[in-house]
Amino acid sequence: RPTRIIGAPIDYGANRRGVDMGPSAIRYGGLAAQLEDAGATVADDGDVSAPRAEERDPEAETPSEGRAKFLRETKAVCTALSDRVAETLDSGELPLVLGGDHSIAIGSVTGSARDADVGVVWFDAHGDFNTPATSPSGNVHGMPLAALLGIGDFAGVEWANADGLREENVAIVGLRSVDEAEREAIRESEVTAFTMSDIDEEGITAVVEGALEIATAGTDGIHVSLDLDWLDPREAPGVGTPVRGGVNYREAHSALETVAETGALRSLELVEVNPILDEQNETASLATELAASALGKRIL
Ligand code: DIR
Ligand code: MN
Ligand code: MN
Ligand code: MN
Repeated sequence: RPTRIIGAPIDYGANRRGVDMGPSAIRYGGLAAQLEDAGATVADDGDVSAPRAEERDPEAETPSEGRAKFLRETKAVCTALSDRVAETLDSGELPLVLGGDHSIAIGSVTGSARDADVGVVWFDAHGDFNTPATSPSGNVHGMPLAALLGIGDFAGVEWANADGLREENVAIVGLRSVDEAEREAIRESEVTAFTMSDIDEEGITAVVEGALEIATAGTDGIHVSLDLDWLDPREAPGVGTPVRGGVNYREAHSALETVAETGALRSLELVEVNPILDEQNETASLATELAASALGKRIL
């Protein structure tokens, strides 16, 4: 399957600087070679352009209720990214989006769901279900799932709400850090959350199969959003908001191999890689390996 790489080098949505270097770190970590090992033909579109955060007023565009830092810039980048993802799919290729912080998922998923019904598998330690009104941090990387589902006021919802996405087709996998208001919102929604406790009890394969069943039910394909903080910080130290107790190296590969087996993968993104907090670019390299597994790379 021809694959097109699209970088989204922004960290407006995160509380730590450095995730904007994610696309470079992931490319440098050997992405093209890994994908070729997976049998993919690879084209690289370069990065969507992103204004420098230092020159910006974080509160320039504010929703009527609450706080969402750099919302104006996030909206601009996500709108451009959404178009690039939709064009890539139109040309029969698989978009592989490199973040950047997780706010870019608003662009990736709206693009992927523009002309299709998609399901989403969200590998993450966090729920990313805050809104500007509930967020304790004001960081948009903690809000993309809510935005995509049309929950909350993001200075308008049109740009952020994914038309072809239903809550019933969204599965979060690996959840272990949830804010009070997020817990409530996730419970009230039709989204399915598989926590780390579920993985402890049922094993990674059963959980990921369950998530894929939800995401593929009645849809044209799935978007996989991989926040590297899904993994345990021992495996992936180079992330902005590490949380202990994540999946290990083999569980992560196994999960993405299971994704590949469905044959339903439509678009993929790797987010929250922060090379500044990393050792030897370990987290970015791991991200490239996991992308290869998702695209069908096998040991034998
Ligand atoms: C926290 C952290 N729940 C927030 N979220 C993160 O700021 O909303 N998401 N790190 O990936
Ligand atoms: Mn996230
Ligand atoms: Mn996270
Ligand atoms: Mn909707």
